[in-house]
Amino acid sequence: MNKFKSSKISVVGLGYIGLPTAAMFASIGFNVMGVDINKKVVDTINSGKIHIIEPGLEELVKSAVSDGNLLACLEPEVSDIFLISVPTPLESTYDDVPKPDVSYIKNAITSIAGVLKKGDLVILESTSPVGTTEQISKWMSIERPDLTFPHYSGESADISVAHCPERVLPGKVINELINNDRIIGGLSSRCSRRASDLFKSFVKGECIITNARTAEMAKLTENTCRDVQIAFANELSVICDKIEIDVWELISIANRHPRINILQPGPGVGGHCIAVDPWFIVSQVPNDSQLIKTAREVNDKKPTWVVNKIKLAAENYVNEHPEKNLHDVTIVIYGVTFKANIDDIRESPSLEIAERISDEHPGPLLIVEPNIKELPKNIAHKAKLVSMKTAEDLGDVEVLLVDHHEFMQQKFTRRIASKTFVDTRGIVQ
Ligand code: SAJ
Repeated sequence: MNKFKSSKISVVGLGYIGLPTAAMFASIGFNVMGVDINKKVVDTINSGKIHIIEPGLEELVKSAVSDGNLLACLEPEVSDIFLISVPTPLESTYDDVPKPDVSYIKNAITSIAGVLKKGDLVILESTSPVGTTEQISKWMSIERPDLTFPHYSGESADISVAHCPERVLPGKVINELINNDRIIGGLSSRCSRRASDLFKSFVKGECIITNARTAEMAKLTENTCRDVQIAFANELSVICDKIEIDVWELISIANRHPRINILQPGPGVGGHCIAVDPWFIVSQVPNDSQLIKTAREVNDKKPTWVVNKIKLAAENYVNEHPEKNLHDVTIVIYGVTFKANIDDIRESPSLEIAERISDEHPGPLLIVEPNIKELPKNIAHKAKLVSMKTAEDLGDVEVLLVDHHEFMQQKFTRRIASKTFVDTRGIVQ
């Protein structure tokens, strides 16, 4: 029996990471309190349901709630372990380099500080700029001068603090929570040991111990590495388009080299991690992060390139049908989520492209998106969500933005060879 099992865990922030983590600990017998400032989220979870889509999560939450091991509430209560899993978005700023907004972390820390007691373990899970774990220890010490903290008391501190970033892939969260290796970065060896013992209760991967700063940087490095690699693929796709080479054939040939593994080009990089985290590094060390910054810019510019391709395809259609003008051209967009086979449209480059086409194209816009039931408000009055069949019947220009499995099975034969089909994912051969 894990020595922590009698402990009470509070998970602050019940989003895409906090909720699966809370449900996982509850499912193996911990007494878990899920804390969220959103009453609707709290009520939904307490009724055994979930507010996000993630395979396997609803069943896990339902049984944890009905077993009495998971309860959601609005304010933290006295616990033994606190897991902070709140968002770290970018600040809305007009600067050329966006900066991380750690105010949700600060608020979460302020909310738990009042209920902390000697012996508690505080774990920061949120992706954070380097130095944040030490910063939360400092914030807590200001709120609670009666307790000692590891940033100045080291091994003997009353409170243990560690950073244990998540690395799970949306759509495979439950599996990856259990099977991925977990980074454990304590502010002291004791902090790391305690956090590692906790995660070993359900993690089958290795718990890799390091210091807090390295753990913070490791998480940022992983997502930045992927962003830079995708930027290379996106840049190649633009170059190949100019010199009339099929970039997907090119990549598949180059990848036959034993040491080459080029990623896939797309309409841009979306989601709330890969398109965000590299800025945490760039904003902290701007003069030495040239490659990372340029990669971000390459990926951010790709939607504009796609918009221009779609406009060109619409003009091609008019050239092929001289009796028509742009007002008569129906554009169909296949997919608006940020990647394949999920329902998440946050930070989606495909949605950005759809929005821009809905603003800039004078004719009808149809959208096929099997994973959502209605279009977001800002586009709903300018575009129509339709079935695959309607799109095929009515579309003059077709634009493939997301490689959902429904689209992979589609033949798209009608306009395939014409100049009115824009395939950003290379699925149409
Ligand atoms: N994309 C491409 N080409 C590719 C791969 C991805 O254009 O070859 C695009 C996708 O379409 C999408 C974006 O990149 O728009 C990001 O998708 P993703 O599948 O690469 O990653 P995420 O954002 O779903 O999850 C990432 C993962 N990080 C890494 O793979 C290094 C995940 O493990 C992290 O836990 C997650 O970020 C996070 O929460 O930080």
